[in-house]
Amino acid sequence: MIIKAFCARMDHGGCGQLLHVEKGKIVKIEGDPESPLNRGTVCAKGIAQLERLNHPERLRYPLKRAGAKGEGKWQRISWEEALSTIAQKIRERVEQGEERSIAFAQGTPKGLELYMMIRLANVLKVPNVATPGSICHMPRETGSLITCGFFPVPDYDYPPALVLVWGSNLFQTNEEGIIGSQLRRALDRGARLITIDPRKTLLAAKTHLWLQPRPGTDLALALGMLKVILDEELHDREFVEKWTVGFAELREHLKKYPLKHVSEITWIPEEKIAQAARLYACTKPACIQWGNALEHNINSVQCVRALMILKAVTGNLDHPGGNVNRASPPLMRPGEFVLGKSFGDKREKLLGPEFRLAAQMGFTPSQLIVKTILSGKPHPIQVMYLQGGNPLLSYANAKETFRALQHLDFLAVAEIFMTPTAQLADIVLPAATNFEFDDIGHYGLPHGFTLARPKVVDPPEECWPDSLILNELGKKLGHEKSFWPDLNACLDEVLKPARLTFEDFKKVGMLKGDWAYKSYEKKGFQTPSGKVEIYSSRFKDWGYDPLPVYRGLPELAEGYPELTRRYPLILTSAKDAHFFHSAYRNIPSLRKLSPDPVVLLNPETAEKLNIQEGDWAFIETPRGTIRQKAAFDADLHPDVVIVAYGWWFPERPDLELSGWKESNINVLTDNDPPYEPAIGSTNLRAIPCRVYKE
Ligand SMILES: Nc1nc2c(c(=O)[nH]1)N[C@H]1C(S)=C(S)[C@@H](COP(=O)(O)OP(=O)(O)OC[C@H]3O[C@@H](n4cnc5c(=O)[nH]c(N)nc54)[C@H](O)[C@@H]3O)O[C@H]1N2
Ligand SMILES: Nc1nc2c(c(=O)[nH]1)N[C@H]1C(S)=C(S)[C@@H](COP(=O)(O)OP(=O)(O)OC[C@H]3O[C@@H](n4cnc5c(=O)[nH]c(N)nc54)[C@H](O)[C@@H]3O)O[C@H]1N2
Ligand code: SF4
Ligand SMILES: [Mo]
Repeated sequence: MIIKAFCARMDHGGCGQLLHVEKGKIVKIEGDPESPLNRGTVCAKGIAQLERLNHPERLRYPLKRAGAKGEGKWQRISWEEALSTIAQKIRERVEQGEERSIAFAQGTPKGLELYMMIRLANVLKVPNVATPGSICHMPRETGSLITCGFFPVPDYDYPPALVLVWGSNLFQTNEEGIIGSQLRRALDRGARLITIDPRKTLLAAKTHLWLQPRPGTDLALALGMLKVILDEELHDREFVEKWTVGFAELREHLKKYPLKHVSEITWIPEEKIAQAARLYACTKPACIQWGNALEHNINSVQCVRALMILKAVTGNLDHPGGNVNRASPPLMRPGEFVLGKSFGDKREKLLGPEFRLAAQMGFTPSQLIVKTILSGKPHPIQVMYLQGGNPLLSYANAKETFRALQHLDFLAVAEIFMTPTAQLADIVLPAATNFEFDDIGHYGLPHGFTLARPKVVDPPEECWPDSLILNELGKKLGHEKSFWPDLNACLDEVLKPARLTFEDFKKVGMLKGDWAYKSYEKKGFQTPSGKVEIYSSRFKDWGYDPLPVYRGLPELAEGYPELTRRYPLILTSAKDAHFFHSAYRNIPSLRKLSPDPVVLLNPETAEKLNIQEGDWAFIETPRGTIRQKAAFDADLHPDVVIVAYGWWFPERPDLELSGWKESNINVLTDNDPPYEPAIGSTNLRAIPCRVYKE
């Protein structure tokens, strides 16, 4: 039997797949040629879902800690005992009016479960929901909403005549809702390509113009490009006059960014900046594919705003082949799903209410949770429920995160494998994963479509979907009215506005919104002025810079000369093509493709350091030291190193928490202020370091 479904939880998913099912087991996975995103392609991770499903190390039963924290001694318990224990820990706090001493946390969102978690938090009046939002996707979403009222998506199908790929490695990572093969098709149809990346990625190697910035300086580069476009009058006059506010202020503001200065900051020759600006402004239509790299520093939101302004002034916003507004399908709105109204005074209870964009999206920057657990200020946090995340590997400043998790009175973790973080838990819950339960994919993402992710096989032994765990926990805590008899009743309710049940949706597979170009012509832009806000009136009111101002990275500020003497190289990173963050190092076919954590160095730099290719090297920052294996990349700037991200060693139970700090890049990163002021991003890239032979 062949069943159509969608890949998920290997990246943000979306590729249509054909699952060959025999005797209740999936035996083969292929790309689905009829699926609009991938049209038949499938990557190694997509196929490796089979190994994930049947992995011998899958967690299969609820476990209770039987030794000291992290000692690795567990006792199997029933679901009833697990849920009652967690409910009891939560209930104790809620009954004493100490809801703020509870935190929910989730790693990167995977399906409906994040919304279920926020719903449970809201009905319990728990304000703390930690997510990676402030460094993943939310700067792009909220920065766009503030500027033009929607999240612009590259329109690869039109197709564009030029694609500007900025801090994105789309061929290997696939954006949330966009697949590398969509870009590949646009390139095959003749689109020109500019890439902006310190690394010569697979894309940069195909490119017409590759800009190699000093890591972390993208906002300065964007302002430099805007200056060229305005100075040379390459902008779309009609659109600017009719549909933007703040153009004159922008022109004045850009006087602070002469090209010579921008070139010094970014290390990119003036001529190349001008060339990129001209090529982008004069090739019509053009779209920008922006990536996560832009969100990993303290300029994140303003950098996004600068790129929004580039799209708008060149007349590419919501125009065919540019970056367009993709209306969502008619499902229950996420704000409604999470029962936001049941917790009206949430904002007053939040940690860091000054991060208004995070507050609006209902999440707390994760470093604030870590610091509050440790300091007990402004209130204690003692109980945490975590699902689908591995903070010891993914949060900035891993050692502080470790201390915080150790410090909790109670930690419950829902996982599919025994990660370093799960090893610190008091209770571990075995989660089901993709193909093992009915789910709605890409729910809440502003890409204009939603995917049915049907259950195809039974989960092993006692694994439960995350949403079901939360649903049952909600009922146990006395909120029966806010939860469902079973998960399908929930899915049916979400789908009700589309007049479908999940059974119907399964047959359709994908739901699209009502996509149309230039919708602003009918109803204006959804901003206070009804126009694209180059000058943001909201930011002005909230006390943020109304025009994007480039701020030197923390390392460039006080004490910089001393720091660079000790740490002369600049570290940045990229996701591994074969893993999802810290996950799946235990999947043999993927581990074969990326066997070791690899630090990339320019060969000249390596020679000076007496490091040969294949040597193990230490990488050190003021925060700590890790080891990775050296490989050479002659295209890399001699002062830049690319450090692998997400590494621990599931095969090494002899190391503390399976080697959480041996090669973990976040031992090197920092979570102290300054943060991005509107959403709280920390600086994960552009960090001074030194490298030496082991
Ligand atoms: N230095 C540095 N730090 C970073 C980044 C970086 O580039 N550099 N990237 C950041 C970004 S963009 C993000 S999004 C975050 C990601 O941060 P996390 O989401 O914390 O990272 P993952 O390693 O993906 O952890 C997810 C965990 O969920 C488990 N899992 C998989 N499927 C399921 C499931 O269905 N249910 C449950 N319960 N568990 C499941 C996996 O086994 C894995 O251990 O990290 C951020 N941290
Ligand atoms: N294989 C795989 N796919 C994934 C993930 C994964 O872990 N593995 N994670 C998923 C998630 S949650 C996310 S957020 C996305 C992220 O996917 P992407 O948006 O592609 O992000 P990254 O891979 O973190 O970085 C993209 C590129 O930025 C470059 N870069 C590094 N520093 C800088 C800089 O300062 N400026 C510029 N311009 N470029 C820089 C890197 O060399 C890299 O090529 O991927 C998703 N897909
Ligand atoms: S690109 Fe992503 S969604 Fe597509 S098969 Fe690979 S892992 Fe799955
Ligand atoms: Mo992410």
